[in-house]
Amino acid sequence: MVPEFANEPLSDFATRRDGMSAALRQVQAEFGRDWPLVIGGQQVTTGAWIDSVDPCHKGRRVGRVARAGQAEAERALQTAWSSFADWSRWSAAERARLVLKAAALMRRQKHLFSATMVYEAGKTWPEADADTAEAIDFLEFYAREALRLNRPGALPHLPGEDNELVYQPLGVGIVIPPWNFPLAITTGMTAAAIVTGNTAILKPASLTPIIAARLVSLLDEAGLPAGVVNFLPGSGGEIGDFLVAHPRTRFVSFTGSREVGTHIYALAAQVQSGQRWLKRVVAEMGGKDAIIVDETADLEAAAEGITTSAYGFQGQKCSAASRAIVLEPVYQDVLRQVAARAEALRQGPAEDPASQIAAVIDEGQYHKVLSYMDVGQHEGRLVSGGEPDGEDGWYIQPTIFADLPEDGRMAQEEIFGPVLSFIRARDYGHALDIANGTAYGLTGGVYSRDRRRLERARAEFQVGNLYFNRKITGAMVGAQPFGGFDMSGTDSKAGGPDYLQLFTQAKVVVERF
Ligand code: TAP
Repeated sequence: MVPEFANEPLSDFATRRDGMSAALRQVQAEFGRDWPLVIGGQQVTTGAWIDSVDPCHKGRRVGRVARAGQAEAERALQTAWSSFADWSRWSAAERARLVLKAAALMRRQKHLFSATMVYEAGKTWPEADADTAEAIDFLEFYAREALRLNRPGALPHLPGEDNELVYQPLGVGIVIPPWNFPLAITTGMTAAAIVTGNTAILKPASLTPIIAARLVSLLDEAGLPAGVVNFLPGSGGEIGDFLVAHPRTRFVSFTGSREVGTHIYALAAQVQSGQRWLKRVVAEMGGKDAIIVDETADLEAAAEGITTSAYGFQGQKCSAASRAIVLEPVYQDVLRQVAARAEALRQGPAEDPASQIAAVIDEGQYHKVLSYMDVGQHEGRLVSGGEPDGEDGWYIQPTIFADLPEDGRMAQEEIFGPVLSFIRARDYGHALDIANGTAYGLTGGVYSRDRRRLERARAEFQVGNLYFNRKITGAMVGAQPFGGFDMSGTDSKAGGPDYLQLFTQAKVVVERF
């Protein structure tokens, strides 16, 4: 009997730091380690490598992973199909038990996983800890969901006949996660694929492959049979395209940018010679998330919620607030309060527990974010930040631009960094129009004390995850299934009751008695 699901508690670093400090030392001691590919349980190197670099210290290599080419991708795909024959016949209870074992192992080493993300992704202690807790939640939650999905008796009875509905696995899937939740999302996507009986090729994000390698090693320790998850770091453009287009790929589970997601969606839709199915694509993509504040709101709470949502993990969350849409009467007040909070944030290396925000992920992202400083100056007014901050890593100050037009680039494009755009709204209807006026629809929020307005937003604010009078980041597995509308993706609602079905096909068997 599996106890009811409960979210993993977060660590309290104000009272206890020794476990995390020890884990950081342990990860440091492993800097420079080489991690091979894993295909069919065998460790494989190719002579080519991908370096993983600490964003907070450009010169520091956290380690490197072997880089797969198309030959390894082909081999991994064939291996995954060979392993599917056995794994797909394990019962749901057997697979769920293994995934629960993986959760227990991860919980035991949770600081080691978090410490890896501190160095590899530039996550501050609490952000890394929350990422690991979410990964544990996904394992625990999807194990229970797999059991629920396989419970018999879902269909009504017809006299003289036995009717059965079973959810079968699809086959081999390609799991392609992003770097920004490099453990939680990678774990969730992988666990959902395998707990339903599929086998997978995990192609990690090239900026965060080591945390993914640790996950694969943990699944092995939990007893996952060889070939069920094949670990295949490599270039998205090269092996990603090859695998997505391959006629033997059954499904693709992607989380990342709109640009890559729409490319994958189109490529997977083309039926290749010899292909015997339509590929299933789950694609969760970017956001341009907004918080509306009206004149009835608790302005302090709104300023706090906007600041947390905009700058947590340096604004590199798909759910991050990148637009503050504020009604005219309170616009200056909210702007002033958010600016004061943004300026007070302590920026520094992620390994320092005092740091509240750290560096952006890499040089490419650093230049991309900085390029928006010119756009912001041109379209509006710089209120705070706007500059790089420190030489050692890819630091950018928390930045606010104000008085921006609702249809300009700052209000429309996903920047994915510590940059917040303030937009003035004439009235509440105008605020909702602005909020809905992008191609995205991931998260959104409203701060208001007006019940009618909240109810109107409930109906009219078109996002997958809508929050009232709180921050718009930090969705909890189970209670707050996550996924977006429109160009934010296929609204798969990760961490919710509909998610696992995406990795199955339903079969109905009728027997006349
Ligand atoms: P991407 O650049 O899109 O990369 C995501 C993954 O796709 C990486 O593993 C990448 O590999 C791979 N990839 C790149 N080109 C590919 C191709 N042609 N074929 C197959 N795979 C390919 O995104 P990112 O920068 O890692 O992540 C940030 C984005 O993810 C943001 O837009 C953010 O909003 C979004 N995101 C969305 C959500 C949800 S739930 N909606 C959650 C988190 C993040 P390489 O690393 O090797 O390029």
